[in-house]
Amino acid sequence: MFRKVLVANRGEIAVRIMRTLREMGIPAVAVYSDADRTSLHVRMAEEAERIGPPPSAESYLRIDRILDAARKHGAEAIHPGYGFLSENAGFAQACEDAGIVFIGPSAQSIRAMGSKTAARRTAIAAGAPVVPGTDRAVTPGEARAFGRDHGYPILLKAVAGGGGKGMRRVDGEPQLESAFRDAASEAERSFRNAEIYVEKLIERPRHIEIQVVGDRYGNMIHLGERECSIQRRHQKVMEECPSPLVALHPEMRREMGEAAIRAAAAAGYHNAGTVEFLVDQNRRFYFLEMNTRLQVEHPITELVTGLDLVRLQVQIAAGARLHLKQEEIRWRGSAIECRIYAEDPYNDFLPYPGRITRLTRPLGPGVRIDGAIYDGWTVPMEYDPLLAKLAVWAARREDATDRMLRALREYDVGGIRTNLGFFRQILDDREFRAGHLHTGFIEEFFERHRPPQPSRDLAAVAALAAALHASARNSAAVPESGPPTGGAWLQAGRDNLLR
Ligand code: MV4
Repeated sequence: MFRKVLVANRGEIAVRIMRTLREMGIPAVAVYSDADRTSLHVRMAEEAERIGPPPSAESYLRIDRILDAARKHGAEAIHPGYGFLSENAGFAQACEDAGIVFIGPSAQSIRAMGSKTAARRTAIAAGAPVVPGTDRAVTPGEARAFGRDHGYPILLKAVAGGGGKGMRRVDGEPQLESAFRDAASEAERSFRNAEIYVEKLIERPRHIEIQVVGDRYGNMIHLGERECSIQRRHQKVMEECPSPLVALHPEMRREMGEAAIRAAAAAGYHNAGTVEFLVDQNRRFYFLEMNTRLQVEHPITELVTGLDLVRLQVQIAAGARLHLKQEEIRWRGSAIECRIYAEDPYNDFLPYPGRITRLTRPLGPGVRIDGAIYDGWTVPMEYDPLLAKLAVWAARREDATDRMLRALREYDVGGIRTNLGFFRQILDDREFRAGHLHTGFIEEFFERHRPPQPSRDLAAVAALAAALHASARNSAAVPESGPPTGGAWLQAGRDNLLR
C-alpha cells in the first residue's frame, strides 16, 4: 500500500478523501492556494504545501507545482478528487512519467472518453445503446442531411463537450444555420475546439448514471444507479439512489449496469467511473457520456451499498484486485443528497461567498455531511461556493425525504445566504414526492411555485406597511439566509429572549 498520498484538491472532497486515507493509515499531503491557508483540508492533512495564489489556474491547475509538492513530500500517489485536474489526461500522463500513481483511470481512457464522439464510437462498438446521431464531427450541410433523415428536433453538441456548452436545440431547418454557428463558436470559446456533431433530441429525459468500478486486471462491477435529473443549468442540485424510476422497474438496473460495464470495459477502463444515460419517456436508455473521476454525488451510492468508493479507488490504484463480485452487491434503502451552496436561490442563484458567523449542523440517525466549513471561516470567492453535501439514508424514499426535511430544519448557517430553504420547498413539492423527475424539473418547479403577482395597489400597500413596520421597530431586520426558515428564526428569537 502507498506510504503517503497527496490530495490535489480542496474543500469538502479533499477532506472526504483524507478521511479514508486516515482510516487506511496513510498520511495525507494537502496542497493549498493562498485563499485556502486556513481551510479545513489543510488543517486535516499530516503535511501541506503551498502551490500558488488564489486563482486556480495559478494553483490547483498547476501540474508542475503539484508534482513538485508530491516529490518534495515523498507522496507515492495523487488523488485528484473531482474538477480541477481530475479529468486532465495530461496530468494523469505527467504523474505516470514522474513515477507517481494517479488514483484514477489511465491517461488513455480519459482521452478516449473526453471526446464525446470517440466515447459514442466506443459505446457503439461495445453494443451499448446510444441516441441516434453522428459519430463524427459534421459540417452544417451534414447536419441538415441528418435533420432530413431523422426529423426534428435535433441537438447540436460540441465534440469536446461537457456542461451543456456548445449545445443547441434545433426545431426545424430554418434555424439550423445560425444555431450551428452559435454552437460552434461557443464550443471554440469553451474548449478551443469548434467541432460539432448531431443527435436526435430526447424530450424531457431523465439523467440516470451508473457507478462502475474496475481493477487493472479486467474485473469490473457496477454499483447501481444515481438519479440526477434535478439540475439547473447543467449543475446537479440534488441526487438520489435508487432512482424512483428504477425502483419501479428493477430490471433497468441490471440492463443499464451491464451496458455501462460493456462501454467502460471497451475503453480499457480501470478505477471508479460513472456512465451517464439519458432515459426517455418510454424508459429506453441511451449512453450519453462517461465521467472518468469520482463524482460529487458518490456518497449516496456509498450509503446504499455500504462501500467506501475512495478506499476502492486507492486499493485498485495500488494494484489490488477487485475482491467484490457483482452478486455480492446489495442495495439497501434510499439515499438523497442536497448540494448546499452559498448562493441566493431567489436572486438567480447568485453566489454569496462571505464569512460564516453561525453554524449548526444536523446530526442524528441516517445523516451524513461531507463539508469543509467551520464557524468563522470565510467562503472564498475564487472557487465553487459548495459549502457541504448533506446526505441522508432511510429504509424507504418517503422516509428519506422526511429525514432530509428534518435535517434541513436543523441546519443553520449564518452570515451568508444559502439554498437550504430552496431544498425544503423541493422536498415538499408534489411532483418530487411522486418521483416524477426529468431534466426540466427545476424550471417547471419555478413555474409551479412562482408566487401569484399581487396587484400594483396591493404591492404599494405592502411596501408602505413594511416601511412603517421597519421604522417602528427602529432596527434593521435584514434576513441573513433568504426567506424565513421557520426553525432557525424561531430559535434565534428564543435565544434572544433568554439572553
Ligand atoms: C441530450 C439531451 C437530450 N437529447 N442529448 C446536457 C449536457 C450533456 N452533457 C448532454 N446533455 C443533454 N443531452 C439528447 N440527444 C438533453 C441533455 C440535457 C441534460 C442532460 C443531462 C442532465 C441535464 C440535462 C439538462 C438539459 C439537457
